[in-house]
Amino acid sequence: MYKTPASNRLHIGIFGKRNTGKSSLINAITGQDTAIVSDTPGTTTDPVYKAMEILPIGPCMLIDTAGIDDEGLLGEERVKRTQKVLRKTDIGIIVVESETVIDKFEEDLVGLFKSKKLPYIFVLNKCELKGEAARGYLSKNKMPFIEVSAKLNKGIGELKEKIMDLAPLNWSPIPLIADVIEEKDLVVLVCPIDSAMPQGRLILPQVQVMRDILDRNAVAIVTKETELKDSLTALKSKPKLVITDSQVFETVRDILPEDYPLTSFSAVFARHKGDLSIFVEGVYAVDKLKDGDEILIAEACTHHVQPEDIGRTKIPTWLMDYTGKDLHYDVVAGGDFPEDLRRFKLVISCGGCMVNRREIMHRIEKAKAQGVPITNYGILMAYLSGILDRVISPFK
Ligand SMILES: Nc1nc2c(ncn2[C@@H]2O[C@H](COP(=O)(O)OP(=O)(O)O)[C@@H](O)[C@H]2O)c(=O)[nH]1
Ligand code: SF4
Ligand SMILES: [Mg+2]
Repeated sequence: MYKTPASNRLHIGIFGKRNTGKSSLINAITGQDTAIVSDTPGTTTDPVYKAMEILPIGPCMLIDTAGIDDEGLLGEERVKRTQKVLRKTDIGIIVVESETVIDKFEEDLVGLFKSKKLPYIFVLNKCELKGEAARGYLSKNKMPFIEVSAKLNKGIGELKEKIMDLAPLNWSPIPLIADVIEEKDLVVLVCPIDSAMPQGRLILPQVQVMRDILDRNAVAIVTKETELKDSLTALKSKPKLVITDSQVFETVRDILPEDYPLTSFSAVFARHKGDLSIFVEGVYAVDKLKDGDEILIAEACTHHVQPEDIGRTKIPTWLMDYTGKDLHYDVVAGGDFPEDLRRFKLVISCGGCMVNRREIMHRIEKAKAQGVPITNYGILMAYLSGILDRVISPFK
């Protein structure tokens, strides 16, 4: 639904001898029958790149290195081809099966990963079969490994979690807005200055969006809502996008002509720090809430709680006004996200400004796995005030 350029995908290189189950593993990870699985070894000869969205990891590129296996290629040529793939790889996976005798083939790979400082893990596939050769070697040599069965879909969730943990810390695959604007585009930012604003400066999300626009070689025009009309009059052409603080959304909407693309800072960050489609899908659960339903408010950090706290005070009030129901709330903060979410009818995550995307994606994955709708503050606020469709349309 929302496009991601290849460069923002986490590249996962999948290596291993023939028939260990590389293609089957890709199918199991993605839940699709896209890789060619074959009983005749060597169906594919060149690395195959597959772009896909994997929860909780996000947009990935899986690289099936079928052509770089133990048969057919001599050592030197093999290393050369491996190095070519490694230039694009963020994480290496070495697939072995229970009976695999681990030898120079795998040891060369480990050597290459180490020399390039790439995180890697062994996947011991076909774990339902007897055979101790590979397990013995990996345990004895204290190699990081995880046991799975691609065929029975066992251990695949754990493997995804592991991949997430191995992903580079600064890995944030979704840009703020650089992918929806182009060079020289004009982007108008509406930043109200009220008593809640810090003295003498703007707030981080606003500054980050400005930086993203500048990095894209586009033009950022900053105004308060009170000068928005004047700013628009001064422009020779229609801006590519207007991004406003949600608080003044209505004022801004009334000033802007209908055909001007308009979004909010919270929608930009909901996408950057989470998954916009899932949050949007989740917010509709609000319309099904009944008296006595339980809602989880999940804050990502233990911030100082203000008297008009958004999670503890504002959201319950708005939801009460909107639904007219008597709803019950649990508030968790920091690392306290519960394992079992099944009693909640809705999870509402904070904006996640203090944590990385990985953290929020972990929550999304947990909620999805248990069939519990999840949304976030910004998307909920937009929905309750009837502006959701407009704020998400620039990202479609
Ligand atoms: N028993 C068992 N067989 C598997 C498993 N994963 C893959 N296979 C089988 O192993 C063979 C080779 O799999 P494939 O994915 O084509 O291996 P590749 O050459 O590494 O891509 C196929 O017959 C698969 O059905 C598994 O977890 N358990
Ligand atoms: S929105 Fe930011 S400050 Fe608020 S709880 Fe989440 S991470 Fe902490
Ligand atoms: Mg294959």
